[in-house]
Amino acid sequence: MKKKIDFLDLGSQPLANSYLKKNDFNKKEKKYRLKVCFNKVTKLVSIKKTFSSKIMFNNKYPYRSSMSNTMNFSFKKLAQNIKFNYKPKKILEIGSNDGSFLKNFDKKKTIGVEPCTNVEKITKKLKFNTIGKYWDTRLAKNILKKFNKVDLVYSANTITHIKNLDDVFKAINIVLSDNGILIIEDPSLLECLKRNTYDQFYNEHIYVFSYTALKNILKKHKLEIFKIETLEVHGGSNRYFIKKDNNKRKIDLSVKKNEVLENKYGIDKASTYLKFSKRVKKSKEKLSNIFKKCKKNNKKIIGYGATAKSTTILNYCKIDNKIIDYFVDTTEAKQSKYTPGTKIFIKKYIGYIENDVDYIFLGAWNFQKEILAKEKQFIKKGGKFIIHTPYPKII
Ligand code: JHZ
Repeated sequence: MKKKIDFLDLGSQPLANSYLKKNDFNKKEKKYRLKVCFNKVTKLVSIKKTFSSKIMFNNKYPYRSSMSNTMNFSFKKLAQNIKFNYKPKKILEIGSNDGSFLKNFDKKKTIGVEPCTNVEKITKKLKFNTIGKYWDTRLAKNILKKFNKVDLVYSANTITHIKNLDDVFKAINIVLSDNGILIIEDPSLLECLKRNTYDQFYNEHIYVFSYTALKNILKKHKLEIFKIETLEVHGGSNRYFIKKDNNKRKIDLSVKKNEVLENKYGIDKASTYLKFSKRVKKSKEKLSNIFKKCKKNNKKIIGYGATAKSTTILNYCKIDNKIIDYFVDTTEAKQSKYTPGTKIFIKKYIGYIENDVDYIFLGAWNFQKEILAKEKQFIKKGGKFIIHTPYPKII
């Protein structure tokens, strides 16, 4: 029996966060075939072709997690919950980015690990204890020597970006105290399938976790999920609360609830993924037709939020600078650059949408609520948004 099946082919893609400068246009862009597979034994969903961490996460990394109020609020709320319920003496964050989570804690109590040193610099400047290295067992041993054990490890949207998951959890076990807690959050595979958000697949997202697959990996490392919170952030995420398996902490009902939901949906069955793949093809057709129709009627379309996710959509659906005039984005590191593959210019967000814009393609659809609330003026003037989830439509 073949262990892995390829269920989705998202075509030729550039690296999702490799925004281009004008003088990059005459260089050949790095491209790869984005295929997604399902492992029938481990139930893990992963992309087929992977790149080294050094290529993806380095001192030119553009993403800043503090760029949305939604995420800042989510981190703040979690920090309050951690302080109240677990009272940790030492917290380690893997993938601390620009410190949007760590900022909620006392500097003396935290250690951040962030290999993208351009971003790590931001928290370092604020005098947070951050280490500009990749998370692995070697680093964990050094941290243990220098700081001793920690009683809370947190990681948001990072573990799924590291290929060697066995090493990730081995390293966590090195630094985590016996009564310690590991909290990880990532987009939920179940939500991705339900909402047809195929753009959760790109080179950085080596895996999209289901509870079912994560539980299997953790078991190998004597770790156990004791609670799951479902979050709306990043298009539907799961926050897993994990303990060492010999710790007697009570298993919350939310664990069983998630297991039942995933089983009911058929998360462990190959046929579920083949059905998803068919829906993705239909989604591409529908989205392309919406754009074609708008262009036929001479409408001006711009993009909002040049996300890593939208790199997948734009390149898969072949939506380029002939269709979208420009993107607006609040991230300085993306401004005055061009979207990977499709070469759409990214402008600085000036606080409002220019008058001649008819439609906005919501690249940052995961912040729909926050963005629509901000763009009341545009909506009032009759402006509309194009969104691809759960199915392509104009809102
Ligand atoms: P956002 C990144 O993905 C990469 P992306 C990474 N691989 C990952 O897993 C997730 O983050 C967590 C802009 N914006 O968060 C800011 C506005 O311009 O969906 C960002 O560039 N105005 C680590 O890139 C982008 O949109 C706004 O009002 O898919 C959002 O990117 C808001 C709210 C955002 O992540």
